[in-house]
Amino acid sequence: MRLAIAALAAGLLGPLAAAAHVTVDPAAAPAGDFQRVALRVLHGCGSAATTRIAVELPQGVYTAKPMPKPGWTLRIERRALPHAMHGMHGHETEAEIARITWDGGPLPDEQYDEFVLLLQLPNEPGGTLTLPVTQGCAGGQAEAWVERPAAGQQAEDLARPAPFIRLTPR
Ligand SMILES: [Cu+2]
Repeated sequence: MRLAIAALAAGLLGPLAAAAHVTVDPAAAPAGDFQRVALRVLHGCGSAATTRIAVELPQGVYTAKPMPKPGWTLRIERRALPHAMHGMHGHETEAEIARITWDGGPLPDEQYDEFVLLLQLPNEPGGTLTLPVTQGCAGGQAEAWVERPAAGQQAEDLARPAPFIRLTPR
Protein backbone atom coordinates (compact mmCIF):
# COMPACT_ATOMS: atom_id res chain seq x y z
CA MET A 1 0.00 0.00 0.00
CA ARG A 2 2.71 2.39 1.04
CA LEU A 3 4.71 1.45 -2.06
CA ALA A 4 1.70 1.97 -4.30
CA ILE A 5 1.16 5.46 -2.90
CA ALA A 6 4.85 6.32 -3.31
CA ALA A 7 4.77 5.13 -6.93
CA LEU A 8 1.62 7.12 -7.59
CA ALA A 9 3.11 10.24 -6.02
CA ALA A 10 6.27 9.89 -8.10
CA GLY A 11 4.20 9.45 -11.23
CA LEU A 12 2.12 12.52 -10.47
CA LEU A 13 4.92 14.77 -9.28
CA GLY A 14 7.14 14.15 -12.30
CA PRO A 15 4.81 15.69 -14.90
CA LEU A 16 3.56 18.36 -12.49
CA ALA A 17 7.05 19.54 -11.70
CA ALA A 18 7.92 19.58 -15.39
CA ALA A 19 4.75 21.56 -16.14
CA ALA A 20 5.37 24.19 -13.48
CA HIS A 21 5.82 27.30 -15.64
CA VAL A 22 3.23 29.82 -16.77
CA THR A 23 0.08 27.82 -17.39
CA VAL A 24 -3.58 28.52 -18.05
CA ASP A 25 -6.75 27.51 -16.25
CA PRO A 26 -8.92 25.93 -17.61
CA ALA A 27 -6.88 23.54 -19.76
CA ALA A 28 -9.96 22.85 -21.92
CA ALA A 29 -13.22 24.73 -22.55
CA PRO A 30 -16.10 24.74 -25.06
CA ALA A 31 -15.28 26.41 -28.40
CA GLY A 32 -17.04 29.75 -28.86
CA ASP A 33 -17.84 30.22 -25.16
CA PHE A 34 -17.15 33.30 -23.09
CA GLN A 35 -14.66 31.95 -20.63
CA ARG A 36 -12.80 33.14 -17.56
CA VAL A 37 -9.16 32.34 -18.23
CA ALA A 38 -6.48 32.59 -15.57
CA LEU A 39 -2.77 32.74 -16.40
CA ARG A 40 -1.04 31.05 -13.49
CA VAL A 41 2.44 32.21 -12.68
CA LEU A 42 4.14 29.44 -10.73
CA HIS A 43 7.62 30.89 -10.34
CA GLY A 44 9.82 33.88 -11.18
CA CYS A 45 12.65 34.09 -13.73
CA GLY A 46 14.96 31.78 -11.85
CA SER A 47 14.70 33.28 -8.36
CA ALA A 48 13.95 36.85 -9.61
CA ALA A 49 10.52 38.29 -8.76
CA THR A 50 7.94 38.74 -11.53
CA THR A 51 7.14 42.36 -12.44
CA ARG A 52 5.41 41.96 -15.82
CA ILE A 53 3.11 39.50 -17.54
CA ALA A 54 2.22 40.12 -21.20
CA VAL A 55 -0.11 37.83 -23.15
CA GLU A 56 -0.45 37.80 -26.95
CA LEU A 57 -3.91 37.17 -28.36
CA PRO A 58 -4.12 35.55 -31.77
CA GLN A 59 -6.29 37.00 -34.55
CA GLY A 60 -9.92 36.01 -34.25
CA VAL A 61 -10.40 36.58 -30.52
CA TYR A 62 -12.82 39.51 -30.80
CA THR A 63 -13.61 39.83 -27.11
CA ALA A 64 -10.86 39.97 -24.52
CA LYS A 65 -11.14 41.82 -21.22
CA PRO A 66 -8.48 41.72 -18.54
CA MET A 67 -9.52 41.77 -14.90
CA PRO A 68 -7.85 44.70 -13.13
CA LYS A 69 -5.43 43.66 -10.46
CA PRO A 70 -4.48 45.73 -7.41
CA GLY A 71 -0.79 46.65 -7.51
CA TRP A 72 -0.54 46.08 -11.26
CA THR A 73 -1.05 48.55 -14.15
CA LEU A 74 -2.89 47.30 -17.23
CA ARG A 75 -1.95 48.13 -20.81
CA ILE A 76 -4.12 47.03 -23.74
CA GLU A 77 -2.72 47.12 -27.28
CA ARG A 78 -4.99 46.73 -30.29
CA ARG A 79 -4.53 45.95 -33.96
CA ALA A 80 -6.84 47.04 -36.79
CA LEU A 81 -9.10 44.47 -38.38
CA PRO A 82 -9.29 44.23 -42.18
CA HIS A 83 -13.06 44.85 -41.88
CA ALA A 84 -15.52 45.48 -39.05
CA MET A 85 -16.49 42.47 -36.94
CA HIS A 86 -19.16 41.91 -34.35
CA GLY A 87 -17.96 41.64 -30.80
CA MET A 88 -19.86 41.35 -27.53
CA HIS A 89 -23.64 42.07 -27.91
CA GLY A 90 -23.13 42.42 -31.65
CA HIS A 91 -21.32 45.74 -31.28
CA GLU A 92 -19.28 46.57 -34.36
CA THR A 93 -15.58 46.71 -33.79
CA GLU A 94 -12.77 47.66 -36.15
CA ALA A 95 -9.92 46.63 -33.91
CA GLU A 96 -9.12 43.61 -31.81
CA ILE A 97 -6.89 43.23 -28.84
CA ALA A 98 -3.39 42.10 -29.72
CA ARG A 99 -1.65 42.17 -26.35
CA ILE A 100 -2.50 42.70 -22.70
CA THR A 101 0.22 43.59 -20.22
CA TRP A 102 0.16 43.74 -16.43
CA ASP A 103 3.04 45.74 -14.93
CA GLY A 104 3.63 45.83 -11.21
CA GLY A 105 4.18 43.52 -8.34
CA PRO A 106 6.80 42.40 -7.60
CA LEU A 107 5.53 38.85 -7.24
CA PRO A 108 8.30 37.00 -5.35
CA ASP A 109 9.46 33.62 -6.68
CA GLU A 110 8.20 32.02 -3.43
CA GLN A 111 4.64 33.19 -4.18
CA TYR A 112 1.98 32.28 -6.70
CA ASP A 113 -0.52 34.50 -8.51
CA GLU A 114 -3.06 34.49 -11.33
CA PHE A 115 -3.74 37.06 -14.05
CA VAL A 116 -7.34 36.82 -15.22
CA LEU A 117 -9.04 37.57 -18.55
CA LEU A 118 -12.46 37.13 -20.01
CA LEU A 119 -12.14 35.74 -23.52
CA GLN A 120 -14.51 34.62 -26.20
CA LEU A 121 -12.85 31.43 -27.35
CA PRO A 122 -12.56 30.80 -31.11
CA ASN A 123 -15.43 28.69 -32.42
CA GLU A 124 -13.12 25.89 -33.55
CA PRO A 125 -14.03 22.65 -31.73
CA GLY A 126 -11.06 20.30 -31.69
CA GLY A 127 -8.68 23.22 -32.08
CA THR A 128 -6.31 24.89 -29.67
CA LEU A 129 -6.06 28.48 -28.48
CA THR A 130 -2.40 29.25 -27.79
CA LEU A 131 -1.65 32.25 -25.56
CA PRO A 132 2.06 33.12 -25.72
CA VAL A 133 3.18 34.85 -22.52
CA THR A 134 6.25 36.94 -21.79
CA GLN A 135 7.28 37.12 -18.14
CA GLY A 136 9.41 40.05 -17.08
CA CYS A 137 11.29 40.03 -13.79
CA ALA A 138 13.30 42.22 -11.46
CA GLY A 139 16.81 42.97 -12.70
CA GLY A 140 15.70 42.93 -16.36
CA GLN A 141 15.44 39.17 -16.66
CA ALA A 142 12.68 37.72 -18.83
CA GLU A 143 11.21 34.37 -19.83
CA ALA A 144 9.29 33.81 -23.08
CA TRP A 145 6.63 31.11 -22.76
CA VAL A 146 6.03 30.96 -26.48
CA GLU A 147 7.04 27.51 -27.76
CA ARG A 148 4.47 25.42 -29.61
CA PRO A 149 4.79 21.65 -29.96
CA ALA A 150 5.72 20.42 -33.43
CA ALA A 151 3.74 17.55 -34.96
CA GLY A 152 4.10 14.47 -32.77
CA GLN A 153 5.56 16.49 -29.90
CA GLN A 154 3.98 17.13 -26.50
CA ALA A 155 3.94 20.51 -24.75
CA GLU A 156 5.65 18.77 -21.81
CA ASP A 157 8.63 18.08 -24.08
CA LEU A 158 9.27 21.81 -24.48
CA ALA A 159 11.49 23.95 -22.26
CA ARG A 160 9.26 27.06 -22.52
CA PRO A 161 5.80 25.91 -23.69
CA ALA A 162 3.18 28.58 -24.42
CA PRO A 163 0.02 28.21 -22.34
CA PHE A 164 -2.85 26.76 -24.39
CA ILE A 165 -6.54 25.84 -24.08
CA ARG A 166 -8.02 22.85 -25.88
CA LEU A 167 -11.33 23.80 -27.54
CA THR A 168 -13.99 21.17 -26.94
CA PRO A 169 -17.39 20.71 -28.66
CA ARG A 170 -20.15 22.78 -27.07
CU1 LIG B 1 8.50 26.32 -14.78
